[in-house]
Amino acid sequence: MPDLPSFIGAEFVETGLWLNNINPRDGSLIARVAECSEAHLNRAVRAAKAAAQQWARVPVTERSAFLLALAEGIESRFEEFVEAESLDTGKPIYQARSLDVPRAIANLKFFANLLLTETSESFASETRDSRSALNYTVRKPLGVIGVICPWNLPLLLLTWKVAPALATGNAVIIKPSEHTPTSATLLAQVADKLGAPVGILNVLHGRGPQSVGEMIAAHPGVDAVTFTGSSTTGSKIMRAASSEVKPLSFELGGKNSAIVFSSADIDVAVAGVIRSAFSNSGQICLCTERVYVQADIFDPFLSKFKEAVSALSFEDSSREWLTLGPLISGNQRDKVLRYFDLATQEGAETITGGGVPQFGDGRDHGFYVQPSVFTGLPRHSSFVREEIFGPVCHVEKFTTEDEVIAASNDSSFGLAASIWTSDINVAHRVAPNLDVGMVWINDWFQRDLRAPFGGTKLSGIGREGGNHSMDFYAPPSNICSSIANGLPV
Ligand code: NAD
Ligand code: 6OD
Repeated sequence: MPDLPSFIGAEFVETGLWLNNINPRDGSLIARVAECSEAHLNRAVRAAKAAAQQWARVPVTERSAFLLALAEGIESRFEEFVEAESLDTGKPIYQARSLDVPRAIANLKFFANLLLTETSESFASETRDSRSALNYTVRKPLGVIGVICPWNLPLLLLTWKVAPALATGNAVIIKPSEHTPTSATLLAQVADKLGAPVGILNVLHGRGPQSVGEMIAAHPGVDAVTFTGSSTTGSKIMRAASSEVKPLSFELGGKNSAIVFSSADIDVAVAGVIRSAFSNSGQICLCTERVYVQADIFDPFLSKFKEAVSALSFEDSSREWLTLGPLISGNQRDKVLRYFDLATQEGAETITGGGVPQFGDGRDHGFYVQPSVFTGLPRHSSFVREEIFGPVCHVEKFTTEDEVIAASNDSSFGLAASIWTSDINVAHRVAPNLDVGMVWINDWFQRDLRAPFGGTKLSGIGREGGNHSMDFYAPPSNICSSIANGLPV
């Protein structure tokens, strides 16, 4: 069993405090992880501060080349990253191979290239009292960025933040989730092998509350925090960061809706909603947990949906996205099972699932739950309002567009929604009225890295993606240079 060190100022550090990394497939021990203390964080901040000052002055071509080299370093150890991601999270290996690791590589390459094509804004201006000027903007990196990551798509979400942060001249202090420490450690090895400038990329392992996560949020030497995780943790990080008024970028939880109109192709909608609700065992912030189906197709939809969900299997390599792994931990499994009980207590009808599968092998010690579908609950029930984060959804009937817009918006979250219809007028009447950051029409989780990504309400603060990321990690400052006697037009 390997020990996983932290990586501070270009040194791999065994801190002497160990956390256990547990295999979600059978509850066995994968590795011990070196947990950092405040002293380790202080050391990382000193290294990162010094590095950031130098790194911000490195020409963009060199920063871009470094990101490309990181991407190539992952590519050269592709299967090792895939296996690590699958082992830590329990996700089927082909999902790590087709989504997580390729997207991590794409994130690094995308921001490496964006950096080279970006130009700053400039314009001539004239005031009402006839003073004129040339205005232009320069980007200024924020300095040391705390990157606090979740466990569901560990390397994908880490690189989604680290790539633009490094591209724009910052240094990063990464805290991976305590459940999924390995791919971040492998990334540190890649950076180390490349001879990365000392201190620009640090990986500090540890937990959140009263541990290194909370310390990063509060540390006066950490200039900004970018966080992906639950809304509850987001609000704690906000509190910890408040005395320094740090810039924050938050991608938080969701209670996402899928809206199926009678104009939809039912088979396409069934397949799409299944992918949106059960991918990664429902552990993607964008996953659907509320399905609204128009009344005249409700019964045929539910019947086909039930049949298809009941046929989902566990880790069947022939079925790629239509197959499930375990949940991340015993706690997460127990939380999801409590919601199954709650659904019944609140009066739901169970369409399929609602328990744990029996395998008759070591997986019975793992953290699996059945893919589950419920119906019949009122909109105010906790099951319909709270984020569950497992392979489960509630299906409800609606009649009119206005009714379903109101139902979908009746949520304290506002991350994503999907609309299933073959009527473009319906699609474009409804989509802009949904109070969420992202709407997919006849699709789900199709990503162009230039698009703004983020949520409203409890689902987050700010937008990342393309220039939105650049604006967070290196906000533009305006320089206004007076020109005597006006500018030539
Ligand atoms: P989490 O909030 O429990 O933990 C996320 C990270 O925050 C971990 O590294 C954890 O150690 C750290 N942390 C926990 N408490 C902290 C504290 N008080 N101060 C500082 N750091 C702390 O989230 P999770 O369970 O890892 O992930 C699941 C949640 O993340 C779900 O709610 C999901 O919707 C959300 N999520 C959102 C997005 C998005 O893009 N909107 C993406 C992935 C996950
Ligand atoms: O695709 C992305 O860029 C992104 N941030 C996805 C988040 C998924 C949440 O679990």
